[in-house]
This record gives sequence, C-alpha cells and structure tokens, in this order.
Amino acid sequence: MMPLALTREISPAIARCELTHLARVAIDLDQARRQHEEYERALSEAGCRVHRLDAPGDLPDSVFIEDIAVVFDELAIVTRPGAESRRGEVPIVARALAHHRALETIDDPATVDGGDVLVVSRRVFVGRTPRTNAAGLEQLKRILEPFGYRVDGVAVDGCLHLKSAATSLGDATLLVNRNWVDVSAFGGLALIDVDPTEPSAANALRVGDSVIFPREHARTAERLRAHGLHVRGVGASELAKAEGGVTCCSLIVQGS
Ligand code: CIR
Repeated sequence: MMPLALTREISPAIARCELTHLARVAIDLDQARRQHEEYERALSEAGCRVHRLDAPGDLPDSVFIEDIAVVFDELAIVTRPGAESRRGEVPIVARALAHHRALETIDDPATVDGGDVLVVSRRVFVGRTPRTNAAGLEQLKRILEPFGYRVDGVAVDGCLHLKSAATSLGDATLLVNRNWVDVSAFGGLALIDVDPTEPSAANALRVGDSVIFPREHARTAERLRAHGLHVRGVGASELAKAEGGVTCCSLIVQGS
C-alpha cells in the first residue's frame, strides 16, 4: 500500500516562529507556500498519498509536523515538544494518526521533538538537545524496547535537532555534518559527509526510491547523485529561515 504523508498548512503566524540558531529575517509567505506545494508534489511523485492538515493561526511552527510524532510500523508516539509554544500543535496531529496507529504519548516532565529521533530499521538514535531531555529519552526507551528497538542517546551541538545533523538515506547510510553530531554513535552505518560549504545540508528525506532534498544545497546533492541516489530537488529557502528542513514538513506513515 502507498505510504501516507501527513503535512500541515503553513500558519499565517510563521513570522513569529521559534528561532534558536538563526537571526530573524522576513519570510515570504507566498513563496513559502509555493515551496511547500512543490514539496508535497515531490512526496506524491515519490509514491505517497499526501494529506494536508490545517493550521490554526495561533501556532506559528505548525508546518513542522515531524516534531509532533514519531511513527513506527507498530505504533506512533505523540511527542511533548520542547518549546512550550509548540504544544498546542499536538491534538490535531494525534487525531489524524489515531486512524492509522495505536498511540503512545510522551508525558511531563519529558520533552521530545520528533526532529531529534532518527530511526534506522530497528535502531533509534535520540538527539540530546535543549528540545529533548533525559526523561524523554527514557520514555522512548520504555515504549520502544519491548518492540525490539534499540534506543541510544546521541550528543548534538551547534544545531537545532539531531536530524539537522544526520538523516537516513536508506540502505544503512546516513548523510551527516560531523561538526554537529558525535558520529561514533553510528557504528555499522555508512556515512556521507555534507559538502563543507553547506553545513545545513544534512537534512534529507528518503521516500521510496527518491531523496527529497533542498535545491539550495547543490554541492551536497552532487555527492548524493555520485552515490547513485535519485535526488528530487525542492526549493526550501523560506522555511529554512524558520530553521526547518525537508524532514520537518511531513510525517510518513508506511502502509496506510
Ligand atoms: C522550531 O524551532 O521549533 C521551528 N522553528 C523549526 C522546527 C524544525 N523542525 C525540525 O527540524 N524537525
């Protein structure tokens, strides 16, 4: 069955998004919406059925739906986002996922952002960041280990989330920026480094046989093509100003 890609509308309040590492610059909302539509087209072309959830105006970061849940074959874990401003994003996403998976939740005092959770078959890497705390890591372990997943914390420094620094390209291969993540955690996996001039290029979204990837990171895209990967370029400049990348803007639900 086709994977489902859940996406979310861009909030008209995105100008008030959370920012950690970047200075605030104006986001062109029309351009951001065009780029988001291009992204959704890329998901469709990569074989997904796309379902876009709406976004009430008071949730600036709601387009970054990846942070609100982590979806496995056996269940989905609804997170408790590290930024308080983002907790109101949870109910609509949880309701949508409840049609497809049994749900578990991350509960106070734990915090987890989905962007910190990197799943590579039965291994789950969890970024230690200001958004995902030690209690979050413990709750993920308690939920996932009974299903046979191995869950490990990974040190992250200099970027927002683990998946700003490392993402899966499939076939036991990761795309990484080693300046931001301790790659010793990734034993047994092959690593492709971002081009040194493109530090933000480690966020790639593998779906089916394609890698959806920002057109802005042309040099790293060449590296991916040189490894035989099929790269679908999308314009991602506007949401990058809100510290979002290509994994952030969807939740992929396999077999739905
Ligand atoms: C935030 O700081 O929460 C948003 N402005 C960006 C979230 C990006 N999400 C992600 O990398 N998974």
